[in-house]
Amino acid sequence: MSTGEEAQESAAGAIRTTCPYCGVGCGVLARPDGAGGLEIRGDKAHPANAGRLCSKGSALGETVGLEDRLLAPQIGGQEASWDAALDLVAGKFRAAIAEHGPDAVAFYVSGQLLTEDYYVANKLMKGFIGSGNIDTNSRLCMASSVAGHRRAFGTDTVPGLYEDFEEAEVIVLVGSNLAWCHPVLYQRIAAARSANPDLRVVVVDPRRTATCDLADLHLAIAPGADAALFNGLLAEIAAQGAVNRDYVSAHVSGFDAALEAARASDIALTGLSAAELADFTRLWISAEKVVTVYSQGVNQSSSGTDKVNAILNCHLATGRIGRPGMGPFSVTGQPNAMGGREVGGLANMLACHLDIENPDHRAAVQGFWASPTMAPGPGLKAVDMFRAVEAGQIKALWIICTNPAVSMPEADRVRAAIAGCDFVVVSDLTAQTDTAQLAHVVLPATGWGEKDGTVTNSERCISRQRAALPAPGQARADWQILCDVAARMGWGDQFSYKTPAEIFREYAALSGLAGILGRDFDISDFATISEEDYDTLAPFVWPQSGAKRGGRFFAEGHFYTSDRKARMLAITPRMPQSVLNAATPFRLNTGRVRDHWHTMTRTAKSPRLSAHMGEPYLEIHPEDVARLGLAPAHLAEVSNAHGRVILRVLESSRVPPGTVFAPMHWSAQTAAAGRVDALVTADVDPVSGQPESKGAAVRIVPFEVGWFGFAVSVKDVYPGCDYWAKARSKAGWRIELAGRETPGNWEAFAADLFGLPGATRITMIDAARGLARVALLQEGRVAAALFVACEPVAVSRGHVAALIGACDQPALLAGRAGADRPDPGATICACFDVGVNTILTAIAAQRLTSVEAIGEALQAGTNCGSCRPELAALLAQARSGLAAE
Ligand SMILES: Nc1nc2c(c(=O)[nH]1)N[C@H]1C(S)=C(S)[C@@H](COP(=O)(O)OP(=O)(O)OC[C@H]3O[C@@H](n4cnc5c(=O)[nH]c(N)nc54)[C@H](O)[C@@H]3O)O[C@H]1N2
Ligand SMILES: Nc1nc2c(c(=O)[nH]1)N[C@H]1C(S)=C(S)[C@@H](COP(=O)(O)OP(=O)(O)OC[C@H]3O[C@@H](n4cnc5c(=O)[nH]c(N)nc54)[C@H](O)[C@@H]3O)O[C@H]1N2
Ligand code: SF4
Ligand SMILES: [Mo]
Repeated sequence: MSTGEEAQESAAGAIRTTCPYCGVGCGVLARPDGAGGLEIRGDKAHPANAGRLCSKGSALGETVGLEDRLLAPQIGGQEASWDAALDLVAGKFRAAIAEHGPDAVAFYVSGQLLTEDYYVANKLMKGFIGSGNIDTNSRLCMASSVAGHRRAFGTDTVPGLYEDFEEAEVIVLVGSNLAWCHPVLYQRIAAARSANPDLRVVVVDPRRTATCDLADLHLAIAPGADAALFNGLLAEIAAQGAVNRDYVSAHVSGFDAALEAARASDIALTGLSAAELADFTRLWISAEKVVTVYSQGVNQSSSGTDKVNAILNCHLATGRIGRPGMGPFSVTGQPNAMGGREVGGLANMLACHLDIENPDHRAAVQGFWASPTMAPGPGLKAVDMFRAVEAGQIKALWIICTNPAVSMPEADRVRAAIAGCDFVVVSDLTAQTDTAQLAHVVLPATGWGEKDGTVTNSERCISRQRAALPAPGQARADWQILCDVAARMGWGDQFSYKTPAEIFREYAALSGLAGILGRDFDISDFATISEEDYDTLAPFVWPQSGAKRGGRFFAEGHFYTSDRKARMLAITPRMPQSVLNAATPFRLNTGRVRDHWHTMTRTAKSPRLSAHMGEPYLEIHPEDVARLGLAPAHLAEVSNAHGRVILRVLESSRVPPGTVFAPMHWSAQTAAAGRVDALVTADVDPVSGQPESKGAAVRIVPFEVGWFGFAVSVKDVYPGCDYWAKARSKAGWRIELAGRETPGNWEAFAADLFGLPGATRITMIDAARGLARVALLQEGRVAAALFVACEPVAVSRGHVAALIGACDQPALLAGRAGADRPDPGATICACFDVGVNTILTAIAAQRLTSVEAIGEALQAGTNCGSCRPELAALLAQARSGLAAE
């Protein structure tokens, strides 16, 4: 974009900032609408997205409302002053340390914190409290990549850049559902393929995901077998003479042992056919420009670090690293997952890629911080940290910007551990999270759109997040809250920052010291950045120092090991730690859906985003559905020794028999029993400490109910029945319900559920068929409605939800739109609210044959593009329907 255009955009009142969701790190233009909201557009000037946004980014404006926000500190659930809350927090931490030593306290933080927040938290714990007990949800996310990088490169550094996607000849996506989880990168690859039809895409995933829409080859690998696959590839690389001898002899050690282990490993573990394996190795070996992208299917495994190194081995053996269009590419999940790794948020890191185990590094950082004490070594990693909480060893715990009662493995156990801890502080945007509800003190933090700082995305690009809205109520920035507590613990001078820029300067200066100590993370160019320049800081790729600016790493070797050589590792594949047996015969795979973010504290506020997937579900193969006596749209109980959940059955051949998939997003706030982490076993990788979030062993039985219900309501409801899940709709809420015992009186049930005394009631009961419909009207308008049946309720959700607030009771009670108003069906395109039926009808009637044609006809897929893989799937479905006719 020209400077003129840029100026025009700022003149139009938009604040240039960065999306707070995934690690793509898209630039966003946020313009206050004057009514407390924000209008959102993609920032054409940002290198990550060049103006594109996905459905979640586009809907950011719907998530900044204050309805559920915490606006003042709470002590014991009661509003309190900042002074009282901060005094209490500092006092409890001081007392615990005085009595039991520094390791009796802990911080559990998040890759969604800004770098400046993270820097202060890390400095306070490691340099002033003097314990390593600060860990982050990145332990559940990136830890295996961090450990794999450090083992191979001697540093946790992603060598490549996003533009490698555009330059590549082959892109291999391993354990990555890019279409839903990094949608703008997916769109970049889709665009690259349109420009270069020779670009080949391979997806390695036990599930046939939306990402497979782009794949020339989908390898439905056996869960956990990735190291066996890449070992097999390494053996083939050697067999076919594709080893880059010059690179290996100059820059790599460990080649022979790695190859020997690769040759000894059993390719049959992958469950793939000889033909599939041959296709894969041919594609990978024949093209030099290969990018291997990997994500949670690799990291979240009890052998995650080995999987990472098995992938890195192949790139090192071929010297395909650090040059345009090639390299291993671990994509980060959270907006600042990478920044947290740089700043030392993990219990086993220091700051600026310095090593906590290294006494020289510790001494240098201590000197720089002028700190009284220093963590003597690594602290507790997340799973161990909550075990120590359970054991009563952690007396005071501060949880910042994460929701472990939902997202940690063995979540029921973690929830109980937090509930039993002597003193728990939670800093969050809302007190309505499963974790905050267990805290003694809840502190109101400013959130995206209100706070200022920097984040680093997957390609090491550091961008500003900027405030576009004022802090609501008494909310304060996370770094500010940390400094307030530090001051009350006696370290006011070292935590006297007035602005995030001041923290950033200190951080940049420390990175200069790290540079001198031989580390790669060096942004010392910014050590004296002015407030003004920080305000206008444009995105840049690190390093930025006298020694090196931006670009890729390792094309010419120069690794950060003692001999400057990369290490290839001898990998012996290990399969998931939880073994399947007669009691728990299914492998539970978990992950994400397109339009929700983690525990949904923000995306659930958006009706648009809530329309795509309205409730927690279990994706399960038709053979298993039949074998277990389940039925589509009925309920399944999934359980093991750790817990139990109830999920809607989504019959699908996208998952292989024996393996099921459930999304991680639902919490006790949004569903009766949808917390899938209650089932995830805390089997951790021995090197990284990352848990195997994709590999629990579970049993599945039908959850038999006497009745099913669907309800809509203008106001929030708190159902008490055996099964419920609720989602935002445009004018209120939509709720799925079910129960074992059938209530005797549906009118009384509705009155209980909806409240609304004085509302006019219209009831239709067909006792013989077990049907009931109750509508509640206020001033002639529909305020709530309940539909009950013995089978899953067959009303049109979208249609009924749209009638909230309307005066159209006949249409409401019919539950379906009339012939004059066809039912659009479940939402596919969230941006333009286009439903599946509308799309299928248009495909048939207008003979549409491409995603572009659907876009021209219905607008679907023309804004953020997140639904384009699903549109392609509908086209394929329509085609196969036609073929069958
Ligand atoms: N919509 C949305 N996007 C997000 C997020 C979100 O909450 N919602 N969260 C962000 C965050 S923090 C993260 S970490 C990323 C995660 O991004 P991804 O890693 O792409 O997402 P997941 O759905 O967790 O898992 C990816 C895939 O791993 C597959 N898998 C499971 N087991 C194996 C295995 O053994 N081998 C292989 N090869 N594959 C396997 C699963 O079937 C799944 O499709 O997404 C980010 N983006
Ligand atoms: N089964 C299963 N479990 C998983 C995963 C999986 O794939 N499967 N994935 C794992 C991964 S990769 C991740 S990253 C984790 C994510 O898990 P969590 O980090 O627990 O999930 P979030 O919902 O993002 O929690 C962020 C919390 O911080 C609050 N918040 C948002 N912005 C701010 C802010 O600026 N300041 C403060 N103080 N609070 C804020 C939000 O309201 C929310 O409560 O889940 C992990 N758990
Ligand atoms: S791809 Fe979507 S969620 Fe990720 S940063 Fe971009 S707009 Fe945000
Ligand atoms: Mo993540």
